[in-house]
Amino acid sequence: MPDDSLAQLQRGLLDLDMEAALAAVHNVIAGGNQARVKEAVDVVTRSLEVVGKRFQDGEWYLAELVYAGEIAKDVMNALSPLMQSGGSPSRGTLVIGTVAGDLHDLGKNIVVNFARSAGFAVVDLGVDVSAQKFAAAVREHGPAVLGMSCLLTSTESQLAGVIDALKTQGLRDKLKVVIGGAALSERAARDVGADAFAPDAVTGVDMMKKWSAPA
Ligand code: B12
Repeated sequence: MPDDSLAQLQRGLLDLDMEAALAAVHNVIAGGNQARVKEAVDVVTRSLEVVGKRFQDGEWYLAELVYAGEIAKDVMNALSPLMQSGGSPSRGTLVIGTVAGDLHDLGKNIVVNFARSAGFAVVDLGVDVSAQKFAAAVREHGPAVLGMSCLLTSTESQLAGVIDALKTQGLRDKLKVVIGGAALSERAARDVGADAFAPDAVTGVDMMKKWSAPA
């Protein structure tokens, strides 16, 4: 019988059927195939794009957006241990968080998992992280890279605030800063003084690997 777990996962997310989504993801996990785990993450990402579109078009309301987010979170939590089985040597530290005022963390959590698999020690500050908290973590952990996630246009200005705080405390020149999230672009990276914008987790972690490669 063909395995339709990924199609079922997509249906679970788009029909707001938590049980179906979790059953599907457990099938994927039981298969123990790393490539399928990556595909499942892609299905979640693509499904959430559809969710966002439905919300934007007024087809879905906030309650549906929230519930789709909860399903995605439970699915990603289930997949997360399998995304970390890299065991590569340490490449240094990544400090990462979602900026103040923004509670979106699904994308950031994917970056965290990919970076850990790639051998980074990750300090995850969570969501709604103030500029002072970012700067304090940079001072404490001395990371090679600072990653910031931002999905809301209204919180974009927080990015510049963090970079200003780093500059004021003499920390900016000691690390690379990469930003990501639906609200951003390469232009935003230039505007706020980040080193780069990453459109997705794979690109972001590839950049981090290049930055931390021995000269
Ligand atoms: C799920 C979701 C939610 C969930 C979040 C659950 C959670 N725990 O994260 C909930 C329901 C809580 C939510 C709330 C809100 N949301 Co919302 N949400 C979404 C939705 C549908 C999906 C986001 C997501 O998780 N995508 C999947 C992940 C995997 O993708 P991603 O985040 O883009 O991450 C990838 C890349 O961007 C990149 N990346 C991301 N961060 C980083 C960081 C670094 C360092 C790197 C390298 C890479 C990187 O890598 C990731 C993996 O490849 C989007 C629609 C969309 N198309 O984005 C709206 C969306 C972001 N939300 C939106 C809005 C308006 C809201 C609310 C204001 C709604 C309201 N009226 O209350 C609130 C805000 C709450 C707050 N203060 O944050 C708008 C934002 C519009 C804007 N431009 O400002 C969007 C775009 C929907 C829309 N089309 O209108 N939301």
